[in-house]
Amino acid sequence: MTPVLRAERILDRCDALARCSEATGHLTRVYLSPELRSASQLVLDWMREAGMSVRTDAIGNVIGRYEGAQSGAPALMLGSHLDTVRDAGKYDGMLGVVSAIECVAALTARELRLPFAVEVIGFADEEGVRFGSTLIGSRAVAGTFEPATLDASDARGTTLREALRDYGLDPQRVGEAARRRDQVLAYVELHIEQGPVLESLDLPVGVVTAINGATRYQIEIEGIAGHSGTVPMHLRHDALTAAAQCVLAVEARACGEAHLVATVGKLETMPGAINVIPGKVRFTLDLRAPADEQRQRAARDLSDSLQAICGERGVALTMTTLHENAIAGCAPWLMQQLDAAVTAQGYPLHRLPSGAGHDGMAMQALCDIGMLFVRCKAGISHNPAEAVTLGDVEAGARVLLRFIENFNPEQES
Ligand code: HGY
Ligand code: MN
Ligand code: MN
Repeated sequence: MTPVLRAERILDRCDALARCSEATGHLTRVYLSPELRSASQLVLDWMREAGMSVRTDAIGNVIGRYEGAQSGAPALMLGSHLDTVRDAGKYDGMLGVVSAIECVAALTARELRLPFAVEVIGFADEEGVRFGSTLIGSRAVAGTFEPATLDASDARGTTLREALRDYGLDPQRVGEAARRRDQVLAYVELHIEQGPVLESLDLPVGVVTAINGATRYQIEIEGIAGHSGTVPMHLRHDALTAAAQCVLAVEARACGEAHLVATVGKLETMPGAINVIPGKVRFTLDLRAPADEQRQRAARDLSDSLQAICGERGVALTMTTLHENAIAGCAPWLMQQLDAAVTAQGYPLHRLPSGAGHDGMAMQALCDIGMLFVRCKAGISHNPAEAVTLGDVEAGARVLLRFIENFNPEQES
């Protein structure tokens, strides 16, 4: 069996990573920040201790490699991301990286060399909090990084190009993070479910079938700022009341259709004073669905209805697509091998789609992808209340290790 897997150590390490935050008392760790550097350093140390050779790639991802029976063999890639949302939980991303390291430590402890290499990757940007563009780390590895992203800037006006330099990386060499197809056998990620399904079924783990597609927009409404005491209500061009109506229209559209979800998660009002009619509002829209056609139809409808709302109110609307990801299907042969690992560990089998986005969305351009979900408390995520149990963490790590040990790239279909 697998006595060398230490679930307590996985949880301790998630706690240690949670201390790498821009503020004490809550967890926020964005791409190319000093906190990401500290977290990456911890991960590199743990990878080394687990018997891997380590490096940081050209976009800031950390990578550990455990050679197979023959050195230089193509790799099974495991991992997840090390960046977080604002005021995040401790497990979204980190659990996948730390569990994969624990599995490699178990291989090392048993001096078990496999017919392939195992690599663990901690992606430096998945959430896209800092530059608005998500999956920067995995896109670079998959070779789909858009050079135009280098000109994206953060809230302080620092461009990605500058931030890479400040971090000690060379923006001109980002292309070197890309891997060749013949170097990678598959990408498999363990992640908390971030939803309530496994808990409702009383299951510790589940095998993912596909990652839902997503489109994200930056929306700006331009009205006319004015004096809150002097401009009569019927003569106003209030950008915020228009935005409020748009937000409700977004909600209504998503409520009207099963499986479609739409979220306005960020809204800024300018100039933002108690006695000024808002002249400008910027907000984000995150639209997701399990079918690309459904998401695209909702996007078209929303663009039309938001334009109509703004037209009636005499304010101008611009909608910019920040990113668009089609649904990413998990490979049947990887699902089968994950199923086999779940069953071999004595857990009931359940397959489910992922409503949340993951690095696999980018990695599928490079190789086949698979995912294993671990139950989390009440399905809560992107929230400091994110929680997992020691038993479920152990179950996830055991299944992942079993999967690695029995991984058969020959079964690729
Ligand atoms: O937003 C997402 O789905 C993910 O957590 N990055
Ligand atoms: Mn997340
Ligand atoms: Mn995540």
